[in-house]
Amino acid sequence: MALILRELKDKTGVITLNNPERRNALSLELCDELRDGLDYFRGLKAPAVVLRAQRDAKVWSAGHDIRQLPTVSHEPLAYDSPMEKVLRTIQEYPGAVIAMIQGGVWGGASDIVMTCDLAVGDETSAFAITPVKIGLPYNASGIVHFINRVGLNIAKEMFFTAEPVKAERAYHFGILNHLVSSREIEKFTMDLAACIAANSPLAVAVIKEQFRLLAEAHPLTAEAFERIQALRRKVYNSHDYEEGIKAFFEKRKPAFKGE
Ligand code: YXS
Repeated sequence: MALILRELKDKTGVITLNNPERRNALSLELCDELRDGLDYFRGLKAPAVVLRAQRDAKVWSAGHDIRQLPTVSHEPLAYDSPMEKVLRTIQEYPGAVIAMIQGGVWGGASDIVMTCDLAVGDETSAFAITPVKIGLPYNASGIVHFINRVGLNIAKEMFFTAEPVKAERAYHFGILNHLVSSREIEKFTMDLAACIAANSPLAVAVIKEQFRLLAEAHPLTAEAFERIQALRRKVYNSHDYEEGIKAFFEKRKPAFKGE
């Protein structure tokens, strides 16, 4: 069964996450199909792509497939891991990638939404980033995505609490560009995509790339880079990371020790 459905509607590409049994968890396989979908629409020169789950989904995506997270002592979000490649493919897509959100968005899936150019949600949408629930250090590029979208204090609250930010607050903090009812979200999002598609695709693509280069421009000394790597290694080498994953599968609360 295809983990991703794709359809060209007028000039807009529509990519649908299609693994509800696994709550659209971002498995390595689903991420690869998602990137293929974006590359397919890039080949068709679609000026806009809508990224969605099945209609009225209770869970848009449960985030990284925890079963496939690397074991302790291995980099959990490596630069060339499928989820990280999806994030960069969205950023490099030469057109608007619009997330259409119904249901809960968890972990790395929230990073995908923060990386999309625009996000439209309905009243059931909610967003959580959850590395602290499993003792995972996240990564610098992902943290920058959140800072750029919601600002430092809201990003810290999201990362430290791992609690979902519900639709109204998500709209208030700018995670969502638009909050519309579940009845109108499909038409609203497609109309938004059509509005962008009617403009100069070259100008949109070049302005999008300027946004990326400017928004990602965070000067970092070599020493700061090495400190980040050392700090992250401490976490993903830790008992807590191992315990966090184990607890998820044993469906129990983790017993973190801070080491
Ligand atoms: O028990 P079975 O075999 O039926 O499988 C269950 C869940 O184990 C499975 N599933 C997942 N499998 C792998 N990775 C996941 N992220 C994941 N989430 C769920 O799907 C089957 C149905 O799940 P169930 O019964 O819990 O469904 P539900 O409708 O009651 O609850 C839906 C959720 C999403 C609220 C619940 O499944 C949940 O809390 N999932 C974990 C959400 C989460 O913490 N995601 C973060 C993943 S780690 C990540 O994205 C980053 C690396 S980070 O940690 O840095 O944010």
